[in-house]
Amino acid sequence: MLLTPHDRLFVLTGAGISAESGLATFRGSGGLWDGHRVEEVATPEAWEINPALVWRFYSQRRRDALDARPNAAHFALAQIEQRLMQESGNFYLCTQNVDDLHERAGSHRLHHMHGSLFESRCVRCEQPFPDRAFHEDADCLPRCGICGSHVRPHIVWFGEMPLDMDAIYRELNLATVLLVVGTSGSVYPAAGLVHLARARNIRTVYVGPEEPQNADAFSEIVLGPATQVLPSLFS
Ligand code: BJW
Ligand code: ZN
Repeated sequence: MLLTPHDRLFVLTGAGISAESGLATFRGSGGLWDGHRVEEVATPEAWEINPALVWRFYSQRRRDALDARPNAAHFALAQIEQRLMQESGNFYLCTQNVDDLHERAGSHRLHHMHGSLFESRCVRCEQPFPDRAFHEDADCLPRCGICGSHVRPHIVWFGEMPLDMDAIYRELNLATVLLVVGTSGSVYPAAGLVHLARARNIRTVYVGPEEPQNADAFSEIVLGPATQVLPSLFS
């Protein structure tokens, strides 16, 4: 993919980019957690009914992410960011992932639209804070030190507003190329970004082993695992 000094790259990543680091994706084979679909544990309703189950799910996700290492695809995006930031500053990475593998690969201009695995927040005070603990004891779920209310994962669940959509739309408006990596294109508003990009006639490229659900909206699709495609995509 040739980028000129006038190009501005917007990258959107999904669970597929972390699959080769050993982290499970949400849909397809291996997409279940302890017999539950993601829709059953990643909703405000699930939290209301069974906060212990939700904390068990996210504690296991914290363990898995802590054990994982960034892969060649995460490093390739950090490298292109470094190059573009030196040349023009024309780079933005928006991830749906809540793991920290992009940061650990060296990405800086990064936004986690669905929240972060290693942050929690009080349901009342709402201020997120770093939290790497495992809350797996149903009789001892975390409480806010200030007001005593329940503490929940700082994660965007179905029916909740993704974080800082204004910044995402602003960055997409400035972009000349949208590169989407490893997402099934089934969860909105992330899946709709390609439609907004197409409406502006910007180049839209998808990378992953299979076509996403919103494949029709892409101008180019490169089929293959992210670790094989991304390292040579920008050379
Ligand atoms: C590889 C690979 C390799 C494998 N290399 N690739 C009807 C129509 C439109 C919208 C709605 C609707 N009904 C309800 C809605 C709204 C709802 C929604 O989209 N629901 C759908 C199920 C239909 N969305 C929401 O509720 C969102 N909020 C919202 O809409 O607010 C209102 C609003 C209005 C207007 C503007 C803005 C807002 C919130 C969505 C929250 C999503 N939360 C989750 C869980 C929390 C995070 C977590 O716990 O990790 O986020 S759900 C889950 O799905 C997670 C992911 O970030 C997200 C996307 O999944 P992703 O990344 O695409 O993973 P998979 O597993 O689906 O796909 C993996 C892909 O990787 C596959 O394609 C593989 O091929 C590929 N792959 N190996 C590259 N080696
Ligand atoms: Zn509080």
